[in-house]
Formats: sequence, C-alpha cells, structure tokens
Amino acid sequence: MKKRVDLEKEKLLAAREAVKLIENNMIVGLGTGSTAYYTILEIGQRVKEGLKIKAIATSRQTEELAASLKIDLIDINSMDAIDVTIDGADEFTSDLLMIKGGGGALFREKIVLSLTTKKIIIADSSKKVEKLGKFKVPVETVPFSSRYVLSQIASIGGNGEIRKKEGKVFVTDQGNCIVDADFGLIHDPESLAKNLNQIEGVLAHGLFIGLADKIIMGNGDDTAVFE
Ligand code: ABF
Repeated sequence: MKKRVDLEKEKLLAAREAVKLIENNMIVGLGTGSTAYYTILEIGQRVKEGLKIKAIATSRQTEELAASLKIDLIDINSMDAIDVTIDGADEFTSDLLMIKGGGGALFREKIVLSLTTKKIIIADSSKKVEKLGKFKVPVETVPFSSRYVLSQIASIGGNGEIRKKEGKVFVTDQGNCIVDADFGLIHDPESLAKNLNQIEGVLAHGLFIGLADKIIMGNGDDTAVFE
C-alpha cells in the first residue's frame, strides 16, 4: 500500500499531464475531487498567465474553486459541446470502465462527460483495479423514492445504504440523496448499468461506461496512459 504522500504526488503528475491538452478558446469541463483539484489549480495559474477558456463545473464545490481562481464559468445550457473535460474516478480498469461518484457529483459529471469530445480521466495508481466493485456503486435517487430504490437494488443483488455525512443524510447539488450499493465484484458492468437505469427514481448511477477517451494514471515518479 503506497503512502498518502506518494499518491498525492501521483495525482499532481496526472493532473499536470492532462492540463497540457487544454488550449486557448476551448470550452473545458472541470471535474470534482482531490485529483481534479490539482487540475483546476494548474488551469487557474495558466489563466493568470493569459489562457482564454470558458469552463463548466461539475459541482458547486468546483464552481466556487474555479470562481476564486477567476476561471470564466458558463452555463452548461448555453452550448452544445465541451472540448475537453478532466475529471477523477474512484475505480478504473484498463478497458476504461469506471466507478465515479464517491464525491457525490456523479450526475453532473456524467452529463458533462456525455457532452465532451475529449474525455480525460486522471487518477493515482490506487484507483486501478482488474474488476470494478470493491468501491460501492453510488446511485443518486430522488428522496421520495429512496426506500423504493433500495428495494429495487436489493432485488438485483445489491446491498444499498443511504449515504450519510457527519451523521446527516448526504444531499447532492440537485437536492437528492445517494444510495451506495455493494454488488461485490461486477462481472458484467454493462448489464448492471442497464438494470440500474431501468429503476424508476434513479437519476444517475456511478458506473461510467464509454465515458473516458484516455485515463492518465500517476505511477510513482511517472504517469501511465490507458486509451
Ligand atoms: C470525482 O472524482 C468523482 O467521480 C470521484 O468520486 C472523485 C474521486 O475523487 P479523488 O480524486 O479525490 O480520489 O470525479
């Protein structure tokens, strides 16, 4: 198990690699989480040095950070496509399957990535897995349907729990709650994703399939790329 300081260095290395893909006049999706944080700091520095971009944030937390760095934020409904998005992940495989949403921003992250031409994921080496599932699958649900969604998740083999933070039910930027669902190792992510999509009341789930063009992983003093 690598030391925390080594993983932080890997996050920074991956972030620095990813930011090289951002050019003047691009529309850029800004991710959420501690790895994406390094990207936003780097972009803020480049904006200070004259980079001209417009950005879309994947969470209120990211919005506040970007605004503090004078990064020009625009409304996602004011354009049809995003040039580059750089975001983190909780787990990923070498064939670019991911679990995302540990930070609670999965819905906006999924929409932003779905609108993005070049989808770049950055992560430290602790996120790489052979098979998804050690990390529970976050499932965002409208509060009215949370108990129903829990029962439907149980009916497809998952053990769900409503996410809490500091003893209170965690509330997403959309005002919803999150069920963290343990399905064990996931042998067929595509079919599990389809089953989750069919549950009424599920706004989004954390299985991200076909939503990465390139994953840049910090790897010791270097980086490794999966594409
Ligand atoms: C975000 O990155 C989320 O999807 C995911 O939960 C998070 C990973 O956070 P960190 O980079 O702090 O490990 O995009």
